[in-house]
Amino acid sequence: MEKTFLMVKPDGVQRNLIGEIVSRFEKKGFQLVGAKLMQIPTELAEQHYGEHKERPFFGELVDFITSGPVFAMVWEGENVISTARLMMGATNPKESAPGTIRGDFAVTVGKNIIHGSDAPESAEREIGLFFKQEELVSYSKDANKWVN
Ligand code: FUP
Repeated sequence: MEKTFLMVKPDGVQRNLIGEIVSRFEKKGFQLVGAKLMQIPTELAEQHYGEHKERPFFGELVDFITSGPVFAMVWEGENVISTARLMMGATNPKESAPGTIRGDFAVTVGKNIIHGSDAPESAEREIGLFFKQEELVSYSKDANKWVN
């Protein structure tokens, strides 16, 4: 089953949006298979955003993502990579539609609440950067299993 890496950025954690964001993906029908609240070390931030190394905003990006805790997650489901990107909205909140996470909660491009992998290759790479294999679980949600 397809997996993606999603992360509530420091602005989303600070603004108490972890629950709201987790809830949207749960209600959509995706399954959470790994999660942790963590402070990203500078070296990991530079690796994660490696593709932006030459961009003028790289320093700011690394400073921002390491400025406070993030909530890192792995989600699983059919077409979860592209669907999560749709649910996040455009990178620049100026262009993200209402109803999307960025469209509903963000105003500026630097502080856009959430990160999500943009392709199968980046999903695999990012999951590997942030999670050990044993931190991910596999389980089924059988109907009525915990309900009497
Ligand atoms: P996304 O995949 O939507 O997170 O967007 P990108 O990978 O293109 O960009 C990563 C982060 O860089 C964005 F979340 C915000 C930041 N960024 C800027 O600060 N300025 C820009 O012009 C483009 C991106």
